[in-house]
Amino acid sequence: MASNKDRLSLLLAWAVMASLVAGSSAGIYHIVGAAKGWRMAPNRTYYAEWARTRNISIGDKLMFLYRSGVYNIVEVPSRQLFEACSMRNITNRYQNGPTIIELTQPGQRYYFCGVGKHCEEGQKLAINVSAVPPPPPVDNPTDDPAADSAAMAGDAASCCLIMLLLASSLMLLM
Ligand SMILES: [Cu+2]
Repeated sequence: MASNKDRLSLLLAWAVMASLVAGSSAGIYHIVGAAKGWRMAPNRTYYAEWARTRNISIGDKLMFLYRSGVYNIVEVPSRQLFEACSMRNITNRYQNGPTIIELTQPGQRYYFCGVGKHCEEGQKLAINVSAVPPPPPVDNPTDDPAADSAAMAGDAASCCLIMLLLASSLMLLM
């Protein structure tokens, strides 16, 4: 078992690498489950509610934050398999958290945790990847200029780095 310090160093290295990769391509990172990460859901609709609040499109990335060995991710090709938490026909499997999945195709994607009864308890995520990203917000000159510049501050890479560092910190709490 690695010490917390070792784990932190690894996560930081990972975050830096991921941010470099992020800086080189478009797309938004979505931290699945926000602050909860990917774990036993607090209720059965937690991940469905999270997904409803997101606009997810081609080129975006799903970031699943979880502990290897405790949770995993399986992908199934149909809503039926997803609803049934059935691993009869898995198209992808990930078990070394954190996992970043780049979304390269439009349409529905179905993920759940294949450990124990976690899926039945709500650790499952269905998303719809849209073909076209939503238009950026219109820059209205009558808006509060301070808010605008805050929103625009920093290049994408440094934004990403900060977000990933926060995500890494969350991992340590899980
Ligand atoms: Cu699980």
